[in-house]
Amino acid sequence: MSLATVIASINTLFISVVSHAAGGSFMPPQGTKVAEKVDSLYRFLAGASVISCILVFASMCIFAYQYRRRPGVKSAYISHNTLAEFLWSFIPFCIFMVAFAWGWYVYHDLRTMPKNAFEVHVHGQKWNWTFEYKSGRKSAGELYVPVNTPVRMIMDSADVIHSFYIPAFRTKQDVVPGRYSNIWFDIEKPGNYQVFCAEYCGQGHSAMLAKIHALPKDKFDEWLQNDPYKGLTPVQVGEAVFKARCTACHNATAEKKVGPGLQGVFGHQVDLEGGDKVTADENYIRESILYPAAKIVKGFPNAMTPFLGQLGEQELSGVIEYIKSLQ
Ligand SMILES: [Cu+2]
Repeated sequence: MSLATVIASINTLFISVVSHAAGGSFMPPQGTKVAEKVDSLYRFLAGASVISCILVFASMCIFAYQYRRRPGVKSAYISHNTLAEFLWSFIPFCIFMVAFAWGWYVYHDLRTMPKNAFEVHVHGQKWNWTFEYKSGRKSAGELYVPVNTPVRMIMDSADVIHSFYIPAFRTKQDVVPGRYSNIWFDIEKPGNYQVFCAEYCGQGHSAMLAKIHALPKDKFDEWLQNDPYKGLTPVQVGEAVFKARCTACHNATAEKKVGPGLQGVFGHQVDLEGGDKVTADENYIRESILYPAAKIVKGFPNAMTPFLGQLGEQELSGVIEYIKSLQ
């Protein structure tokens, strides 16, 4: 029996044991071919660990019983056993080398960006993800991509280190201010996949989420050409932007989150840090979005990142109209 057959049998045994134990849903769904490869390697590592663990503990129990202390019996003096020592070093060495080569092969796949990939720019900012396509279309919190096409993300951060993590694709990459980082994937089936930020980036970190919508090629092309705000009123545009960009920190109700709740704010007096007061009009809200540090509301941290350059005029005035509508 070759080593590959042994590994394959261990693997199959382990898959069946684990999937029975977990009702078949032990791992997140697999969205890509690479995800299947990562899982196979993972199962090999887990299987090899479980088997080694059983061997070590079983031998320990057997030897403890076999050579227990008995009156009148004296153990033989054994200094070493060359064959045994060779085997317990060489067999684990082989297993480690298999894990190393296999890991290298899968990692190489994960990290080699395919040429001719469909490229999307990703911007991480406290606390949301935005996406920019070469057609000029932008989206926030929702990444639309075609299926059966290699897609490469070119990622940067506006503030701190974030990490773009898609469990279903078994891929994750830090998003670092001041440089670009990449990941790629090729999704097999249309569907929705969850994106997380996997690098703690402050108060709203756990709300830094995005959804990947994998569409068939023709549907995706149609989406890419569409004007996202076509036929919407300014308030509706604002609501869409608000849901995608603001809800990590602000509620559309009066209840506070990281920042103040925004219902009933417009037209009223706001107490600022330092004792000043200001009336919340269009200019105040515009300034608070573009230059949040200019006026800090009393009792809240100076935690918001500036949205200057992040929103188009239509989006900005939409958000202002939406906040006005929250009465
Ligand atoms: Cu983050």
